[in-house]
Amino acid sequence: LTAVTELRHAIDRGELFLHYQPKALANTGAVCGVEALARWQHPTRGLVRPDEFIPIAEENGLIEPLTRYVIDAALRQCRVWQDAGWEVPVSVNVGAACLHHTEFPGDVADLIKRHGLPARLLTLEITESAIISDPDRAVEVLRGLTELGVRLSIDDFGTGYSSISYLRNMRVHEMKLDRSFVTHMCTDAGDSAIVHALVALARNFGLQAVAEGVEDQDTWTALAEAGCDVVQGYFLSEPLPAEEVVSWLGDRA
Ligand code: G
Ligand code: G
Ligand code: NA
Ligand code: MN
Repeated sequence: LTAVTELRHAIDRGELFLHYQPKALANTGAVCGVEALARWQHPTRGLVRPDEFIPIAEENGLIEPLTRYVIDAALRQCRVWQDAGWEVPVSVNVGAACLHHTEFPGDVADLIKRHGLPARLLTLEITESAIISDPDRAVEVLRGLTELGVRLSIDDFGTGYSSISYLRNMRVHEMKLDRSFVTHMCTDAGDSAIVHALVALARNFGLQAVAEGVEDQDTWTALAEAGCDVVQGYFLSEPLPAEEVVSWLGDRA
């Protein structure tokens, strides 16, 4: 079987599952959500990382069914946590091609309705390159998503080719500072300058600033001092299996 066929089968047979990485408010340490990260339990190859299979999905027309699958699984889990007394907002990474399909907001609306959750508990993380490759179409799809009440986040902000002008006319809620700037900001003056500039940019647009790749206390402290709202990274927690999230939350409460 080719990798593409195997991945299609994996989506159909439910061989993909999610890990969840917690995020916390920078000032108080209160947990404010989790990011869902896809994993593939391959029948013979074992655990396959998303760096391997997301590009295959993107290049072969599988990213939309994969994204629907991930949103469905994340909302089902969110509902389980809610029923157990924990309100845990979930973020899902959305493949670029989804922003070029006008049916996508309707698909998301169906999934939210099916799980009986408020739309505000779902954040969709999108990349700048997905917007820039077809801005007109992306604006239309993002407007549809905004009207549902889901939150929108720009992932990996500041990497690759970007054009911040879209921030003027798109209603996004959150900016994720890429970990390539964050992780070494305490020892690299250039990284620190970029992080401070991006936090200021987020502030000026009224966006929540989320830093990923926070690996130590000094970085967390520096981010809080810079005015960054939310931190995520190995220092708080690595991505966890769903069943470990509640005990992790309980230990911190
Ligand atoms: O979990 P990990 O750090 O290995 O993720 C590697 C990359 O795969 C990250 O860039 C992450 O955004 C991406 N990724 C993980 N899960 C998903 C997913 O469900 N959909 C998409 N489109 N990308 C994902
Ligand atoms: O592109 P995206 O932001 O979705 O990437 C998420 C990926 O980053 C996941 O694969 C996750 O395992 C990884 N990750 C999460 N926290 C850290 C961290 O503190 N340091 C590093 N190096 N990677 C991290
Ligand atoms: Na992400
Ligand atoms: Mn990222």
